[in-house]
Amino acid sequence: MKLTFSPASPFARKVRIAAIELGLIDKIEFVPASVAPGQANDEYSKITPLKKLPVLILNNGDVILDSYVIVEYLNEIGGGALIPGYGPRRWKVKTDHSLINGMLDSMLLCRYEKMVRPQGSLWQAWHDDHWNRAWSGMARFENQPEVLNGSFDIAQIGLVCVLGYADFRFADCGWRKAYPKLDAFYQKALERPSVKISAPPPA
Ligand SMILES: N[C@@H](CCC(=O)N[C@@H](CS)C(=O)NCC(=O)O)C(=O)O
Repeated sequence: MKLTFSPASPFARKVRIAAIELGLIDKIEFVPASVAPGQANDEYSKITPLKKLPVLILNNGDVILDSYVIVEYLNEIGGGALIPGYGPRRWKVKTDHSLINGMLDSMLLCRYEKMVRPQGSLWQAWHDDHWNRAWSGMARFENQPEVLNGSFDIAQIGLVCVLGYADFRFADCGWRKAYPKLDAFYQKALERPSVKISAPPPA
């Protein structure tokens, strides 16, 4: 299998952590990919018209996207427990993950608004609205001990990716001070080789 990948992508990090946890990492070839809004990439568009990474390309050529569906696939073939199979816990974990992925989307939009949008056309209110979504999402998880102290599932993996991305792209945002329980959670998660090795490169 091939995974389109960038070490800076929190979505790709999620898949990498899941693959390591499931013992599938050696079955995946990481293919460096570079995508950005406003830039044509005809070759990548053939893989996915959305032009987003990560994408998993199976050995038979089938393509799986997006990051959640890739983890779901890996969890299935790896016989894992990253996503509970049934019952109320399944829907709680999936919903937590949806919230977390939305936070990542908003953080990425903030990054694009500041870094990619042409000079002079920044929409500050839109940027701040998206930042507040991510920030309020962190507040929600700060107050959810059952998530922070639960098992290392897709929700915890996603949260790891949010916090690592906050360190990487928003180093001055002050999340550690504002959310000490999230800080403790991330410090503990970093003891896992999958989390440590996948941490984003220095900005
Ligand atoms: N919902 C997607 C989001 C993936 C995503 O936004 N990836 C970013 C890289 S971190 C991307 O490809 N951005 C390129 C673009 O938006 O043009 C997922 O979970 O995989």
